[in-house]
Order: sequence, then C-alpha cells, then structure tokens
Amino acid sequence: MPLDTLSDKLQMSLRRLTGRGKLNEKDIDDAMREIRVALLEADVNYRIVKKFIAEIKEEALGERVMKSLTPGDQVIKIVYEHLVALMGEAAVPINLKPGGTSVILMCGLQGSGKTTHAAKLSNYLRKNNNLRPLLIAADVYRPAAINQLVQLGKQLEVEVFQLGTIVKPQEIVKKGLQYAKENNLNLVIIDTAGRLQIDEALMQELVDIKEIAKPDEILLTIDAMTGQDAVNVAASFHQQLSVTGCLLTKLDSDTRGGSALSIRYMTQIPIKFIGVGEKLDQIEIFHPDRMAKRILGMGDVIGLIEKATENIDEDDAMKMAERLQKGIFTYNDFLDQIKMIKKMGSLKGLLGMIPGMGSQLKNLNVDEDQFKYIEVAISSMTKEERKNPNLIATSYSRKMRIAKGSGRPYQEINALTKRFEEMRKQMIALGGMSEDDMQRVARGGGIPMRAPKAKKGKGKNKGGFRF
Ligand SMILES: Nc1nc2c(ncn2[C@@H]2O[C@H](COP(=O)(O)OP(=O)(O)O)[C@@H](O)[C@H]2O)c(=O)[nH]1
Ligand SMILES: [Mg+2]
Repeated sequence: MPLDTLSDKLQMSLRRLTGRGKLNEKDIDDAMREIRVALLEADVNYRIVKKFIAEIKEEALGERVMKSLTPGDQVIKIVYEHLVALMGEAAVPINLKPGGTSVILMCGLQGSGKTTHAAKLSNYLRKNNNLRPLLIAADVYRPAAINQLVQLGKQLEVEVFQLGTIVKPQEIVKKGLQYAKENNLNLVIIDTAGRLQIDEALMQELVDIKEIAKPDEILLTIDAMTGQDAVNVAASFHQQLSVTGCLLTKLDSDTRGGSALSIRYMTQIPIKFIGVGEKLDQIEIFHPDRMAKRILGMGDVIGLIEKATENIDEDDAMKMAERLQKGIFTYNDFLDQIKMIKKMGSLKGLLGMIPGMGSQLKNLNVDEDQFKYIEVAISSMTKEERKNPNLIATSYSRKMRIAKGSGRPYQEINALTKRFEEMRKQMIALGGMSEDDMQRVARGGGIPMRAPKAKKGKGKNKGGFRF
C-alpha cells in the first residue's frame, strides 16, 4: 500500500475527532499538532506544513465547525479541501498539438523512471488519444538503456528510433523527428539520459534537445521515494528547462508521499501523471482530489461527509437534536428523519459508503420500499396520533384503523409501532446523553438508561412524550 505512513498517521489524528459532539480549542490544537508531525515525518516541506496548519486551524476554529452537529467530520473535510488545494485543485491535462505532431521530452534523474514511463505514455496516448507513437532513444551513455527502450517498444508494438551509442543525442533527435514525419507518426516521445545528480553537461544536452525538438510537453519524472530532495531536483530542472509537467513515479512503493504535496506548491509545476507499478499499463492521470482521499485513506468517508453537507439542512438537523434532548420523538420526527435519509440518496448507497460496510452489504438486502410503507402508514395516522405516539402504542382499534387506511396488513402496522417505540427509547437516550456518555458508548459501553435532562422552566411538552 502506498503512502501508508502519512495516511495512517493522519487518519489516527483525525479519527479521534470523528463522531464527537463538541470540540474545544484544545481538541483542535491536539489534532493540529499530530497532523503537523505526520506531515513532517512524511517529508512534506516544513514551510508548507507551517502554512497548511495555520490555515486549517483558523478554519477549524471558525463557525462552520463550531456550529456544526458533526464538528470532527467538518475538520476532516477542511483538511481534505486544503490537501486538494495544495496539490493544484484539478487535474492538468497533457499538452498535445492537435492536428500536428506532438512531442514529449522526458527528463529526470537516473532511475527515476524516464524510460519506463516514455513507454507507458506511448501506449496510454495511443489508446486514449488515438495517436501514432514513436519512441526516440536519446540516452546514449549506456547501451543497456537503448536496449531497455527497444524491449519495451517490442512489448507494446510501438516503434523505437535508435542510432546506437555513437551518434550524439541532438543528432538522434533531429533524425528521429524526421523519421516520424516520413512515417506519419504523430506522437514523438524522447527518452533522455539521466545522472545521479544534476549535472551541467547533461542540462546543456537537454537544453539543446529542447531547442531542436520544440516539445509540447517537457515531463519531469520524479521518484516519489526521493523525499525532501524531490523539490530541489524539480526546481533545478525547472529553472533550466521550464518543465511543463511532472510525472511522479513509484507511488506503488513504500513511499512517504510527501513529495506529492510539496512539488506543486513549491515549484508550481503541475503533476500530470503518476506511475503506480512496473507494468506498462500502470500509469494514471493525477487527480488532486483522489490523491487527497488516498492520503487521508478516507475516500468513502469524505464522499459521505460531502453528500451529507450538500443535502442536509444543518438547521433542521439541529432542531431535531434539540427535540431529542428534550425527550421528544414523534411520528412526525420519524417522518422527517426518513426524508433526510432519502435526500442523501439510497439507503444502500449510503451504507455502502461507510468504511468496512461495503463488502458486507453484498449479502444484505435493503428494502427501500420499507420507507414508502412507513410513510403511507404514518400518513394514515391522525394529527394527534402523530404528535403523541402513546395513543397508538396500546390501541388495537387505532392500529386496525391505520392498517385499513393505508392498505397494509395489521401485523405490519403493529410491528411498525413496536419498532418505533424501541427506536424512540434509543433516540431519546442518545439525545439526552452527555459528552461522557457519548464517549462511553463510543468505547463500546451501552447506552446509559436514565431520563434525559429536563429543561428548566419549560413545563410540559406539547404533544411529545417525555420519559
Ligand atoms: N514499482 C515501480 N517501479 C518503477 C516505476 N517506474 C519505474 N520503475 C522501475 O524503476 C527502475 C528505473 O526505471 P527506468 O525507467 O529505467 O528509469 P530511468 O533511469 O529514469 O530511465 C526500473 O527498474 C523500473 O522498472 C513505478 O511506477 N513503480
Ligand atoms: Mg532510462
């Protein structure tokens, strides 16, 4: 699993916040400290970390979180949004020359994945952009390098242009471009030599090749395992060549992943592709949002939080919580809840987003029609009954009347009222819980069985029922 360290650490610090009813400044401070350490340990540049934490903290202490019913979730969402912004918000497409011959120049340190990704890209763009590729072998310093490209080309059935190791790379590129023209190939990818370190002679060679080939895209391959140094490497290549995109390789390896966060922010070079394995189809477009979800290891949770915040009116939810705290839960409230769940999409879809539930759901048959029946049954109740469930709970004649009115069998209505009563007890117990109770439940303890706090001076509830 890639990015393990960072994602584990972030998850740990954020998980403590989820499901919490209220957060105070100390909770936020603690979480920020842990996030800070996790980012630094993952080799994210300290300047970024500092700015990142300052921004998240400010937002986390803001109204959006403090007034929210689910403050922990809101903090996670803020961290997520800032991660996405840090990595450039949206995917940046590769530059191609429509109607002409597109030229891509690969550059990067030795072993960073230039040759492998030149081949991967030729295949990817042939498939997805309908281009006819030619690979040019311009790494003449090691015979093995040319061989490697030739082999990869064979596997993919992509033509490789090579003139051995004697001709200068500049010359090979000129001839290769000519060859592409003559053979009606409209995508040229130039594989170049790398050094272990940035090197003047090598840079000059790349500058020459850039001059000759006028590439539409200069792709810098960076090994994601490089750590802090990735930014320096990217910056020096950028300074000499004005790199147009970055290809982050080996994200499948045991990398700490910090480079993905630092490169875009520190150098402004957009990450365009990622390499996620040695196989030739293991290349993907870089999507900042997907990467952020991957780093947080909470893709599904983020989706759920986004969906919930999109569709649920916090005021409505707050009113509901207040009613529960007063010990009120009526059939009207039940109906409101069903409406909320429906707004969030299907129940099955919703459950499927909860981590760990996905696989279990395959065997579970959620009957979405149940909601319809419940709604029909409730609409057959009188106004009084809806407000005061006790009227129905023990009355055979009322249940019978509701059964007839809704066209459902008596047994179903009877079962519904029983389930409702159980649910009501639980809801009210939860609604009246203190922070300590909540944490006890979260640790696996039961729901404390005691009456909820009575609100002073409010007198009797109108309609609702109080334990
Ligand atoms: N696991 C993994 N290995 C990669 C990836 N990209 C390249 N490699 C390996 O890294 C090594 C160096 O890659 P190469 O393309 O020769 O780097 P170059 O020196 O920049 O041309 C090779 O053994 C590749 O198989 C990747 O995304 N994932
Ligand atoms: Mg190579």
